[in-house]
Amino acid sequence: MLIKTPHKSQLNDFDVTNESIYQERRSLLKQMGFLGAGALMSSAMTKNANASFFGDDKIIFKTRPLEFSKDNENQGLIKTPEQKVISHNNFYEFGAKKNQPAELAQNFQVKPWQLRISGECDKPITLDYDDLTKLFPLEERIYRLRCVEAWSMVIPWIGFPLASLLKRVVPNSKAKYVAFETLYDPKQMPGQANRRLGGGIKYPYVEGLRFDEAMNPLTLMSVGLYGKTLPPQNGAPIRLVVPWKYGFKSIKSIVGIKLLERQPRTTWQKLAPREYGFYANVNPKHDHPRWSQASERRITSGGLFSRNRIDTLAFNGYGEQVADLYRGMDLSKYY
Ligand SMILES: Nc1nc2c(c(=O)[nH]1)N[C@H]1C(S)=C(S)[C@@H](COP(=O)(O)O)O[C@H]1N2
Ligand SMILES: [Mo]
Repeated sequence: MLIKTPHKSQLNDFDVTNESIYQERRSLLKQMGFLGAGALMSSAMTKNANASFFGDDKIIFKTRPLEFSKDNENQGLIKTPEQKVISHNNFYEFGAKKNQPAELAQNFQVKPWQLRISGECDKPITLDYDDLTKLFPLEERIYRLRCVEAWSMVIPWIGFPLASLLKRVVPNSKAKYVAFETLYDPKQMPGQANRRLGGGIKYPYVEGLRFDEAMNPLTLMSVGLYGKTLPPQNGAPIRLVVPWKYGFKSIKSIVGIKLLERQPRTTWQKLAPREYGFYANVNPKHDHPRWSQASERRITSGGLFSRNRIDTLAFNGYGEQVADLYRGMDLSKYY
């Protein structure tokens, strides 16, 4: 995502290209015999207990298989290959470039983990690591993910509805909004320790939803993708997925969820309020001040020069399920 800091690159197709070039360079070096499995390991990876390295130049994480019921509605969507889903990421806590999270999150420790749900409710709770995958039945949901930078993917998430979790804490009548917070741990998250690496964001990363948005059945707490627990770069051990909103709403590695009476400020809104709003619903008719939102580049299995420009859909194609939430609102004002 684009912030106006001197070091920052434009984030559009450029970054996608960057990543492809990066991948290409690695395989080229390998062909030339410069890179053996050993040479490919960065120092961070050598120390790593979570990842192992295979000869085919692919990073395989020790993600654990999950038991889940299948998404029956969206099996027809063409999924973005797993290798792209786990190597082209936005997770500024581990660096603002697309390839950095997959590399710099290798040592991220998700055990022990605590997720506290509190605020305007009768029964606040704290969940431990094991609760995240055991407390609620898991389902697979194949969703489109549309980044505000105008690229998109189709990802088979595993998770449970946020509504299940919120019902559990028994919200009271003052619960009008839900605020989310990512882990703050500069020792583990180099982007939090280094302003430049972390894209100039003030951490912890925070997000928010209106209570009815949070309770919508599409809103997912995700603990996995492609049938396994989340790799660190995708927001392990638990992240939000709100498929009709720009990707930045889908906050990763969550440690706090709080029910509130007032609308909370959010990370991107604080950084550039003219560019990123609280709602951030995917809207092809409301351009970003510096680029069009009318179309997007779908990341598929296509090669470096494949053209995958497609029209962006209102509410990212989920209007039937969510448009009612915004009835009577001026969506160019509440962007
Ligand atoms: N904590 C945190 N959550 C985050 C981000 C981030 O930088 N930090 N980036 C967001 C953005 S801009 C996008 S597009 C999605 C990307 O999710 P993915 O890497 O799993 O595809 O995560 C979102 N959640
Ligand atoms: Mo994004």
